[in-house]
Amino acid sequence: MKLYYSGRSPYARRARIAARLSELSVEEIDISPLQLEDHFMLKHGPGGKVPGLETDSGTYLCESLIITNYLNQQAEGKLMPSEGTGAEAAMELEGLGSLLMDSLFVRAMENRRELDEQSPGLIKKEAARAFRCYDALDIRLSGQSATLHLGTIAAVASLGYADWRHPDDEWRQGRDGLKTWFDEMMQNPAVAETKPIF
Ligand SMILES: N[C@@H](CCC(=O)N[C@@H](CS)C(=O)NCC(=O)O)C(=O)O
Repeated sequence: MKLYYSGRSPYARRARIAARLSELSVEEIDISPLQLEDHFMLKHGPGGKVPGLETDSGTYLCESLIITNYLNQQAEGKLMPSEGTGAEAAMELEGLGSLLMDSLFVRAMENRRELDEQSPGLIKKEAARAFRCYDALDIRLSGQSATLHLGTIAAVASLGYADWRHPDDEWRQGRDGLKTWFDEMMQNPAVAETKPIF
């Protein structure tokens, strides 16, 4: 399989960590920069976004959730707790991590627009959403072990993205449990090696 990514994409980071955890044969291909009019990803599909996964049969998959779930399927469920409350808690985290990532991404895009094109209302709304997500992650992850699965991968990639694009959020402030959990997660080679360089 071939996984197309750019090193700064938090969505691609999720897929990269999942691919490494799966121990499947996945070649990671850096296709940055993405800013070009006719960049590489457009040859693969209409979205032109990373991550993208070319399967061994030549099918091209887009969207991080589809890709990570496909990898889990191929790895016979290795990337998620199998059943019961552990599985539900992991799915809950995966949803929260996805929600946070989308919110942070939307706000980052808005912040990068010209000042007279920005919507202060949207920035405020997304900031409030992100803070609710930080609190929810703090409640769920404080005191938890740094176990890798699709839920914790989504959470750690989102918080790493917040460090880059929204340092003023200071998500560690008043969330000592989440900070400790994040620091432990960063000890995992798949997490550490995919940290975006900014
Ligand atoms: N919903 C998509 C979002 C992926 C996404 O927005 N990727 C960004 C990089 S972080 C991208 O490829 N942007 C290029 C573009 O917008 O042309 C997913 O979950 O994979």
